[in-house]
Amino acid sequence: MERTLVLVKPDAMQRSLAGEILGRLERRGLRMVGLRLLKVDKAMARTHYAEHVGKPFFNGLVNYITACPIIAAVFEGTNAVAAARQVMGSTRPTEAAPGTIRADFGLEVGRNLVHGSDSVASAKREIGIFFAGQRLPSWDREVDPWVFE
Ligand code: DAT
Ligand code: MG
Repeated sequence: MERTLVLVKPDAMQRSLAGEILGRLERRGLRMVGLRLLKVDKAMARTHYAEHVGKPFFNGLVNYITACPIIAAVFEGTNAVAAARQVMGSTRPTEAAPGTIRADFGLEVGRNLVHGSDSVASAKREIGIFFAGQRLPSWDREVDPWVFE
């Protein structure tokens, strides 16, 4: 069972697409095990996007991700890292497959609506940034949704 970090980025929040995005990941079969609404500060943004330091779009990326409150979520499931990125589509929305979040709702690479960890190691690092010190709940005792007692 894998875990991955998902961010609903500021453009998606401002366009009221948070429910749509989380819903698509849920309906794929991924399980939500962590959920936060927060405003990312510059230091946190630079840590999260450390692999992109020095690239021409880095400052723009930091300004974008810190622009307004966002949702950080942890999703769990079989191949969760790849599955979440498949639901999101390619980094550039105009290269993403139809039916993916980025293709269905975006055009600009700098406004591509969502983040998904790119490996299990990245997921571990990123979950540590966004859910530091938090114990994520488990789904080990589920209720039967059709029994009322
Ligand atoms: P992804 O988010 O698909 O993992 P990435 O890690 O390569 O993509 O880049 C992180 C984010 O940076 C990406 O979602 C959007 C932005 N970005 C990447 N390449 C860019 C570019 N050439 N111009 C502007 N923004 C870019
Ligand atoms: Mg990435």
